[in-house]
Amino acid sequence: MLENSHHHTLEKARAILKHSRSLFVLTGAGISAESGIPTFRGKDGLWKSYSAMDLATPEAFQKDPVLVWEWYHWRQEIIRNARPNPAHTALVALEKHIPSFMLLTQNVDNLHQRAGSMNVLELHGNIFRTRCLECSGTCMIGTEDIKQKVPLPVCSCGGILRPDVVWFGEMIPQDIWQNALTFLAHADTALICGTSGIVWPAAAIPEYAQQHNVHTIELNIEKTPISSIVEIFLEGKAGELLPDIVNSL
Ligand code: BV8
Ligand code: ZN
Repeated sequence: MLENSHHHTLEKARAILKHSRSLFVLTGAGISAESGIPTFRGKDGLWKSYSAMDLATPEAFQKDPVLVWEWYHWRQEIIRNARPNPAHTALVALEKHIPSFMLLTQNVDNLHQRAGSMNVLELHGNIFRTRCLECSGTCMIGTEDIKQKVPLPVCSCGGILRPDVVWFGEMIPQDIWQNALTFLAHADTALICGTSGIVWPAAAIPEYAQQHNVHTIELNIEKTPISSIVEIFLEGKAGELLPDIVNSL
């Protein structure tokens, strides 16, 4: 029974995507899990017994910037040695296939860009970009800079650099957020992939899509708080299901 209902939902999702002219995709840490990147809330999300929630905050940086940079350097190293997985590649193919396409990611790992996605909106910033606390100048860290193991990277103006990511309690980039909502309101379909649906405001996306009569498809290895809102829930790994769906469009 389970098998053919799964097959049925897969066929339904394929049919919806096949006829979509404008597709909005939201991704979370789950899409990078098969690249070996620890997810935020998964058991592997811990570092030296700290949880991401403790460290990804302005307060943590204020209190101990060296510790927070140590955590980011650790994550940068893992990501630099990782590669995009078939889920990222499937989204690159999907972007080429669908006339109007937007990819909004909650991830900061730059893997969508490395996979070749052209138009990536980063809702939570990018772990390889720094921002100066003094002059607000931002710059992408080249891979060679990461070797620079100075505990506190400093800007040419002398100000301390922070990771250019959105911490908990910080505002998300309003231009990106407004862009995403405008696109979503007029899209045929929203594909929500590999997110626990816990972090706001991204967690509001399925509800917003439903309100605008947009088809909603969720892909996750397990049910989440948004699974009861979406039209179709596809259970499985993004690295397996996404290529399977995209190759058959
Ligand atoms: C804001 C960048 C307000 C940093 C991230 C109380 C106090 C303070 C704030 C709040 C509060 N209550 C609510 C809030 C708001 C808060 C929030 O939502 N908190 C939650 C925890 C309750 N949100 C914010 O603070 C946001 N800002 O609201 O501003 C404001 C208003 C006015 C004025 C000022 C401020 C900012 C949120 C951004 C936080 N930054 N990242 C960094 O990365 O270092 S969020 C972080 O979580 C990552 O970006 C991650 O992408 C994101 C979301 O998590 P997920 O992607 O869903 O990852 P997770 O591990 O949770 O789940 C993985 C999923 O994948 C699972 O479902 C798993 O089943 C699935 N999966 C695993 N493997 C696979 C898979 N799926 C498919 N295939 C697989 N192989
Ligand atoms: Zn500066």
